[in-house]
Amino acid sequence: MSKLTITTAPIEGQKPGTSGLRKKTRIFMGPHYLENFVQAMFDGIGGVAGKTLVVGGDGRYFNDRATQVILRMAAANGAAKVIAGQNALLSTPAASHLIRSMKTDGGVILSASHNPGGIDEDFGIKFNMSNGGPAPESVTNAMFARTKEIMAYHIWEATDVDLSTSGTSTLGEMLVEIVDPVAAYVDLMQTLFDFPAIKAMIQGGARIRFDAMNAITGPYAKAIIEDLLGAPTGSVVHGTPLPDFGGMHPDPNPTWAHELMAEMMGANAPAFGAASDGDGDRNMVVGPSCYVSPSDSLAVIAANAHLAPGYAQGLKGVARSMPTSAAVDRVAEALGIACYETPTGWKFFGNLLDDGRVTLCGEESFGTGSDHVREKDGVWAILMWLNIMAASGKSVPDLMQAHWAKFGRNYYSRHDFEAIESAKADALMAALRGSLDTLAAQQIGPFTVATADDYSYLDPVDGSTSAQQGVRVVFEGGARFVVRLSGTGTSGATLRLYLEKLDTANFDQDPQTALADVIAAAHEVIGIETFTGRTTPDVVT
Ligand code: VG1
Ligand code: CO
Repeated sequence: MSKLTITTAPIEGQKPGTSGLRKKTRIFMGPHYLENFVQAMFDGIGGVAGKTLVVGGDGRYFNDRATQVILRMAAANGAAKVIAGQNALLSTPAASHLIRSMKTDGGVILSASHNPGGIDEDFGIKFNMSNGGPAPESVTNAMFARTKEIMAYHIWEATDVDLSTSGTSTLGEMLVEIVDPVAAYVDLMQTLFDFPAIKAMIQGGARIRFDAMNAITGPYAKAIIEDLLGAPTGSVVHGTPLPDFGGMHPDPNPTWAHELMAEMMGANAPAFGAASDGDGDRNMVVGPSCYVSPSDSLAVIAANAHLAPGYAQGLKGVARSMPTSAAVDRVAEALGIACYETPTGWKFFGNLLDDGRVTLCGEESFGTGSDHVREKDGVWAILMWLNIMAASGKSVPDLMQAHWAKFGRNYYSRHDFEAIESAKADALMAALRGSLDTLAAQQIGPFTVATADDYSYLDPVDGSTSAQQGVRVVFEGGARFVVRLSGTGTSGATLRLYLEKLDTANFDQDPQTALADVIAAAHEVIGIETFTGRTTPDVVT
């Protein structure tokens, strides 16, 4: 075994997006591609000499090979120790927890999250800091800068580390510790939620269906929902992580989790349905004939979190991404706590959580979490809902009706237009940005434009600024739409159109009907058809 320094050259396009670097798997498998980026990540955090890192991923195709490369590169770069999930598996929230609880210097998470997996699908990699949260923009910018000047990387020449059994071994001078990916996370959940109350509810007949979509949450959900909470075997479906997710698209929304939706909307539906994504940080919550939008889920959790033992003392504050609906704002106002608005992506919540300003965070994209880790957390959100149901004795539909009756309903929807030619999407955004100054006070259908701007965020903790985070057009009365381009896709551009309107009287409309006039106004202002030829979205959530 020896340490090698391999000559390389910069590779175009290794710019981290909303959540790390995501590309087609075959691109990652190309010569030096992964190695260049890993070296740039290590350099971008000031090197890993003497440091301890966590490594793991969602089990998708190439997860195991990439883990071996990272171990050998960490060793050659002088890392003291790497803690890896057994078989290279770790859900994103479990990785965040390990980074924090083992007091490490950070971690590498391998995942393309909700994107499909396989040799012809997607792969991804990101770095989380010692707080357990995704690297902030200042750090990802430094990594990207390194990818543009890299001339060599360091790697041990060695045989594969056995990742299949727990225990400690060495790779060169570096320690490698293989840990059970589930155990510490399950322990953490038991400190936050009232497991006996949830168990009693399940024993009382509440049926649960959890769809792990052949992705990482299967082992976590089986350990918690079936083994600890006593739900019958089979309550967790698609519970074995597969390299290609069994062909499923592990995105927990009504479109891709259609099997779960069909069961929950049908006769004799379970009391509670849920799904998670490829890497376990997203969640979808569904009651019998009652889909809960992620923005509403965040608001309901904010209003009821005190029912869970870990949150009995109340919330310090809440935060939501800018495109997420203002439903949670109304709860925060009623509770008399602060409500922060941030750009899309969990990395922007880190400072607010670390600074003790907020306890709960959420995004409209099926992401909810708290200060227990520094990532969104799918299984956590599902346990929070079960705890709220058990403590209140209310069903999902009852909780929603009670919530809207008290706070009003922020009708909300997101329309995604996928795989648009990048040049067309860029032209659309440029034209929209160019029209902002003239939009104010204009009449669009039944609406008058109150404000129109390109969202820029000033981080109240570290003073950094992030500009061009989405165009928002707000109408008088509060209805609004937001437009931005996705930062997680791997082919072409995805245009996201976010739509919202508050109604304090009627709570039982179909959101698409309730939002029809906002949708029409948005199309009129943006000119989606003119720029892209598209009239209808590919995915509606
Ligand atoms: C999407 C979501 C965003 C989320 C991000 C990562 O980003 O909109 O809210 O934080 O995915 O989630 P974008 O740039 O495509 O809109 V995950 O579960 O993919 O790590
Ligand atoms: Co995810």
